[in-house]
Amino acid sequence: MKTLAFSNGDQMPILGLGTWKSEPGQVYAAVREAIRAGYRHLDCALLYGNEAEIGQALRDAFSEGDVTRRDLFITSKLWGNAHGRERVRPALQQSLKDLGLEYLDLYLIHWPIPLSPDTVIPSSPAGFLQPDEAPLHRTWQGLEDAVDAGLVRHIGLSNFSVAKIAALLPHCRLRPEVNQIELHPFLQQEALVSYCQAEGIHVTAYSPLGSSDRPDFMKTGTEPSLLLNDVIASIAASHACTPAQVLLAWHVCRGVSVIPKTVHPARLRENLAAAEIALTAADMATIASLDQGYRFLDGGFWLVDGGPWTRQSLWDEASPAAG
Ligand code: NDP
Ligand code: 1BO
Repeated sequence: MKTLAFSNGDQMPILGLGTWKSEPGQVYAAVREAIRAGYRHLDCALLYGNEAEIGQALRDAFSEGDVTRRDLFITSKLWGNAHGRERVRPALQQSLKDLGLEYLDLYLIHWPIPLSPDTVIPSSPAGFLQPDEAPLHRTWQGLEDAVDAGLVRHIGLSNFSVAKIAALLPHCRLRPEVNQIELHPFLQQEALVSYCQAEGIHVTAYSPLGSSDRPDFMKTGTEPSLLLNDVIASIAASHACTPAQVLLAWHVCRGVSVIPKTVHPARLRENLAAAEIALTAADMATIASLDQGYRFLDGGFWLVDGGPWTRQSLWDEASPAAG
């Protein structure tokens, strides 16, 4: 498996397993099966409500000799209700306790959106903190503290635009090493990917297959299908592989890590095998033409009447089609 290297020599396997919406009752088997199939990179988050069951799968994988801790690259994320330098540590400790780990390989600020402590998804303005109540650079200091304490090896961001990263960088004692963002042929974000790569920040692609199992309140009605797209299907036929594999191989060819979610053994193997598929320059050029600036996770759930966020302040884009 190809890896992305950090400046200290650590390596992040380029294809990992997403675990959002992998239900308790299913995620234990999915993680055990994924590790047996060869996955060495797991993407988790406190928000996903399944870290304790993932932790049980990890403990059993270690005790039964499938892998050692050092074989795995494990990410978790800080939700907005724990922004603020002093509040990072308790949230991180909760993830570590649930996952049964002494350290994470990577810890991310999940969204650049500070929330009040008792809020998960806000339904009114009271659910948000004002930016000056928990500035992002103070939260970042909490992640830096976690590196100093040996609780995480690398720290990064998620859902951060160029403007938000550029505003944060001057405050960083330790630079962000990853930005995890939505990416797929319908949302290629060339400018953001290029900026991150030029700044030495690895990019990880979420929702690479279109996230069709996300909750209804995060959907906006009719949406395009990546898996049923004719162009992707024709490239898949030319490589004797599946559309899902083309969608995943595209990131690997772009030097971007990718974390598809599945709980099904056959798909786990299908998705992992995609990391070995080499798309041609012609395939990449054809896929480039599919960009339409389309977000499956458009962040509409952050836009509360009277709240502090707008689509513009969330994504810092001039228009939905901006790169
Ligand atoms: P994905 O794009 O990975 O799509 C998941 C859906 O695709 C599921 O319905 C899954 O079904 C299905 N699927 C998986 N493999 C195949 C296949 N080979 N063929 C057909 N269908 C397939 O969506 P996610 O939104 O889950 O994104 C992936 C991961 O990224 C998340 O799980 C999470 O870890 C991370 N993420 C991070 C975010 C952030 O804000 N930082 C936001 C969103 C995601 P089934 O399970 O039944 O196989
Ligand atoms: C709000 C959805 C986050 C998934 O990572």
